[in-house]
Amino acid sequence: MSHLTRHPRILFVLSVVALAALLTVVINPWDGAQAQGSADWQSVVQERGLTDEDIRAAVKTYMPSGSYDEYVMFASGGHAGQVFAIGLPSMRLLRTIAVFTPEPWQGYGFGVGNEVLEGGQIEGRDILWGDTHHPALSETEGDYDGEWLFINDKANGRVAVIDLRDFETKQIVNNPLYLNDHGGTFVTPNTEYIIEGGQYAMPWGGRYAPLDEYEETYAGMLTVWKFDREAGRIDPSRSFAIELPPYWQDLCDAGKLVTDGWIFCNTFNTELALGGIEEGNPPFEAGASRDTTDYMHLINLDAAIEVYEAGDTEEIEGMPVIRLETALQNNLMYLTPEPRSPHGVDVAPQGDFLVVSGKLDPHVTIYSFQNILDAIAAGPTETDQYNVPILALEDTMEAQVEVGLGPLHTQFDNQGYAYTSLFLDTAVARWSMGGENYRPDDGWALQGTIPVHYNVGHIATAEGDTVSPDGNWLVSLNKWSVDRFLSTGPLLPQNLQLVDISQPGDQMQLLYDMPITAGEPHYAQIIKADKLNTWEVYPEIGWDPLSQSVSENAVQPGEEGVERDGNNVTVRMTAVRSHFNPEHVEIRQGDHVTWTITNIERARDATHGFAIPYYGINLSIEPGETITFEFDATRDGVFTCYCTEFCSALHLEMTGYMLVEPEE
Ligand code: RUQ
Ligand code: CUA
Repeated sequence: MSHLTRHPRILFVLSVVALAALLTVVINPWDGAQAQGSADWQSVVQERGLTDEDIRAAVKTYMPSGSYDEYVMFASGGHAGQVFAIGLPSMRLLRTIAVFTPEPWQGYGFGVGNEVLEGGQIEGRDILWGDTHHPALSETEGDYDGEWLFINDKANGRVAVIDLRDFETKQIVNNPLYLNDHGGTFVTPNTEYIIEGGQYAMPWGGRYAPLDEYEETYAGMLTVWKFDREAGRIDPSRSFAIELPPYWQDLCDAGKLVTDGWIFCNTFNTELALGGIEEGNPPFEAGASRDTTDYMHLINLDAAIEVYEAGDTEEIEGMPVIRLETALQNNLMYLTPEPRSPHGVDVAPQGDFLVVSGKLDPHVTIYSFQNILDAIAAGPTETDQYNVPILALEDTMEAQVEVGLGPLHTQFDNQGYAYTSLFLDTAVARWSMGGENYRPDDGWALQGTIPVHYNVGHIATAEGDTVSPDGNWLVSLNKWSVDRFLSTGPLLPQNLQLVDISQPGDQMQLLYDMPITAGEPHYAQIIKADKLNTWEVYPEIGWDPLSQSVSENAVQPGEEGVERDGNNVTVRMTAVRSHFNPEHVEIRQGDHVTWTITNIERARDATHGFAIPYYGINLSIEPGETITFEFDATRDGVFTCYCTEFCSALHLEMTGYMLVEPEE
């Protein structure tokens, strides 16, 4: 007997309630909806207390379903070792790109991409994370061309290459000279070279040398990686490095137009502070910011390439290095003072000015390249302790603009304005560029600031570091979010804020807050979406994304099967909605297995996954793609293999058994 029939009163009450509910729906089907909120948007605005500004922000950023964003922002993923592709102005996250860190959704490091990750090994040791900092889009004549993306790993001194046809990482190169970097990646205006500047000075190769040998044994570096566009790879055999004084080189930028062929890097710790707070020494933060100026490095890249090509280098850790002495003999390098604790150096769109921010100076300092050339021609009269010639600040500087506290990084727009992030003021300043190519009538002057939330690092404007910035949008990459979102415990997201910069003067409007919860996005570049030429599916069935051609292992329908040659087993499999073929794979413990799966789908988005428990295999096989993975069948048993993407109504049936017979 059921519970309810033993309690007829409860049954009666329930029936009455059900009848009442039914009548309500029949009489007025909208009653339920009205309880949730108003039907017309004006009432929604009123109920939510939205201002005119809020409504403008909403309609500027709202993307109706199925319509596309105008820009794509590639943001570094900080110590998550990834890159994020984000649509603007909606700020929708479109894609995470696995770079230095294994990532199971893409199968990266779980059967796919293992070769790429192996390229990032340091002396045979797997390094399975990175601290991505500065993404750089490939350029043609100083403008983004939408073909490639590069990014550095600050933690381990590595550089990665991403192909923007499929948004996948194709190569990681390890810098043999250095275990960290920072001033990269930056491309030369036609992407012939990718620049990787160092950060914390160290002995070559990170070999041992005591700190009291710092001044003689430790070095700074700038590496010039040759990019082979045809091959889609960095060619280490045509790459070289330049030795710099053991200062801490920070950010760099490549020249463009009139400065094409030059590289600019700033530094901190020209004091050569050694830290050692535990021994009663001034900590690095005090020692490295003792002096009122540090030095910007002005490096003649074209001349350096000539020296490298003439073979005037020394091989260190397998890399040709232009030693500091050689660099000075060939006039490759000059210094000019820059204000206290400089951080960013950014080349203006016409290449004519360099903007530097000193973290502990409330100004941006603008240098004119013409002044620099004149000062070089006049002959520098001073050198630093490493004999690098110094060009006097009063000779190289063009202007200073007081922008606020803690200036870091500068970007540009199409109206002749520059934007500088202010870490301490937690704001972004807009200032006019007084040069004749920009806003000569306004002169070099602060136009206004907008608060951001909170502790901004980099900012990015649309195509804002190219020869033709687009303006319109600025994204502030904030380190702290504090009170902007619901609490998620002590660890909070970073906050990317979208700012409308389309209006002149001091008018800037904050439009949108985007929490991001993987690593700490450092820098981003924003490209017009129509410059990207992504593939909808891989061009042909059997495609190997690493070689970007049809794989010789590709499995065509009818070629499936399992073959044995001694202890070597080859599995050849196809995947199509909603089955794998074969579905039974019978092998023996101790076998070495080489397994290829080809996704023979041609429909867009018909991706199949493939997972084998215990053996750590999890693939993402996109339409047309072929993947080959290998493993040793060390454990006997029955292993269910299944598709990890919900690809069809019969996705749960897209499965198979791998039986591993025990060794006698
Ligand atoms: S930076 S800390 Cu680009 Cu401001 Cu690395
Ligand atoms: Cu294929 Cu699920």
